[in-house]
Amino acid sequence: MAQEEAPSTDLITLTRHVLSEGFRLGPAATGDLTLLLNAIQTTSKFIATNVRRARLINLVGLAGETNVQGEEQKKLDVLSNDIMVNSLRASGKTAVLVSEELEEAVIIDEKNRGKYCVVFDPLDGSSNIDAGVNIGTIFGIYHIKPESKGTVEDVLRPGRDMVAAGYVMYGSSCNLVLSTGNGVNGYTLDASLGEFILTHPDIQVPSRGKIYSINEGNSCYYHEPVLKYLHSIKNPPSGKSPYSARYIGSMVADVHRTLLYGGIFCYPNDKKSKSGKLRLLYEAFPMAYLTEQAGGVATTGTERILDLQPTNIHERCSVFLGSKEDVQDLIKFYEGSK
Ligand code: AFP
Repeated sequence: MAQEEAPSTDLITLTRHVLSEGFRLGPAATGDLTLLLNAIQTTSKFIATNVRRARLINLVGLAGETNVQGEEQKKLDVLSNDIMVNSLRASGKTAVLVSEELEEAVIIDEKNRGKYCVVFDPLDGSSNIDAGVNIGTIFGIYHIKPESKGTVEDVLRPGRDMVAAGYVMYGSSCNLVLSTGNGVNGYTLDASLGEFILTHPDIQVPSRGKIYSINEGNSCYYHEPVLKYLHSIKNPPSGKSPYSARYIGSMVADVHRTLLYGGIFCYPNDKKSKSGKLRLLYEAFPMAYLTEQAGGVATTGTERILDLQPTNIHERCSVFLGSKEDVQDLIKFYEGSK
């Protein structure tokens, strides 16, 4: 009879893991990023608790406002934004905050000012909230520029300048996936301990997948390369199987599956949405950073996402990311259309 594996008595918590990465940086590591990540952990637990109890404590439905994108804000959007802004400010480690829910960047007062800037979407996928489908928080972290006291210029920089990025997925479990520029690790919240435990060390996107993820309801607006690519994966040469479609409509959930199972996630620009839908700073950059750190590729179709230079904190961009070979196949259709 197979022996049952004994429960681990040596849990690697997120803080322990990040601290051990800090130790590898030697004297260069001041502990500030660890403390900032601690604040993000706390906000994630707080938001996760509210997401789980939303139906019970009357947190579903609209808050009655629209955000800067002209989208209706849900009560949980507003609450999650407030939780993050308060906690990041109080951490004393931030200088500039950019949230999907706030028109202007938040410049932190001198008393609480630190060296990092955090760009975030506090609750992404909010159209899924009321149905109890997976939603998430996405964040990216920059170090302020040398000599800067913290201005919006510190975040109007290419995504390759980020020092860390991650997301938290509120689903059947609460998962935090993080990169500090040294690979990607996934942690699962153990609610009884109140700790994120390392459960997915060194996530690597498979080099090829079998799944494509796109809102195909928009296909009448798609540009030629996207249509041709989709046709190619749905009508493969004989003997090969077509790709399966999976689309949740929460970027965090669709990207999480893509990182673990491989395949391609797409939200292209099209004839109707000339710049696409997803926001560059707090959706595309962090997810592109994680994808590249996990060995995948993230592109607009014609350019590496992490090389884009933002000019506006809420700008949008076209996104294709996932398995290296799948995304390279897509890029060939763009190259062929030149
Ligand atoms: P919502 O927050 O409005 O639900 O948008 C979610 C999102 O920004 C991203 O998480 C999804 O990948 C994408 O938009 C879904 O957009 P469509 O509903 O147009 O497919």
